[in-house]
Amino acid sequence: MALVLYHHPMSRAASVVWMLEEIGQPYELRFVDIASGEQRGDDHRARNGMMKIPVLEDGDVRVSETAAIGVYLADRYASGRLAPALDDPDRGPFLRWCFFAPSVVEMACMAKSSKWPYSPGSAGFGAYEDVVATLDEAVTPGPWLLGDRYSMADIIVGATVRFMHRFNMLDRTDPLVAYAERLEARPALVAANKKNADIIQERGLGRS
Ligand SMILES: N[C@@H](CCC(=O)N[C@@H](CS)C(=O)NCC(=O)O)C(=O)O
Repeated sequence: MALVLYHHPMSRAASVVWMLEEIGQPYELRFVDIASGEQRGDDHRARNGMMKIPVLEDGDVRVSETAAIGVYLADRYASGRLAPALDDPDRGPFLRWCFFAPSVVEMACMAKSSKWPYSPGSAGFGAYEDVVATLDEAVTPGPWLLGDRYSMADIIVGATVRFMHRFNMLDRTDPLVAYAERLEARPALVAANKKNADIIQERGLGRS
């Protein structure tokens, strides 16, 4: 049975298409019209009480939260390839980066761009400058977060970096720009970009 992704091409769900292209399993995209508020209807609310996309369904299994979807897909369909096995020493850093993207990078970028008053010593995501420095160091020399080993952590962190760069919420440091360029060359990302762009065009999205 195909994996089902509740999707809109101009949302975080676009990154899950990249994940799906990387794992190489058949999948189906179901469009959720977030511009018209479809995500707040009863059908989608039953899938995710937060009324947000992406949501992935794999038979009886349902997963929301982009990073959780990534870890689920890697463990379930690409263990040893995109996810280090449970007893692999790379598993620790792998999990660290998968959690770092939503809980630290996203939050710090949001706090900085929204000028939230907060104390970095109390906030779990710390100081924005420390986050950028940590990311710079993590992708240098690279090429990937686990050194020579490309993993779902790169897709999760890379998707966050791309998203934040797109909205000018994260510094375009030389290491992060070079990392993003390496990611753009991944055939799975090229394929996902095309799929998302085709849907944008077919549905006439992004036009004012
Ligand atoms: N923490 C969630 C965030 C998901 C999210 O914010 N999705 C946005 C699109 S990028 C959405 O569904 N927005 C519609 C709404 O909030 O009404 C994740 O990482 O998946």
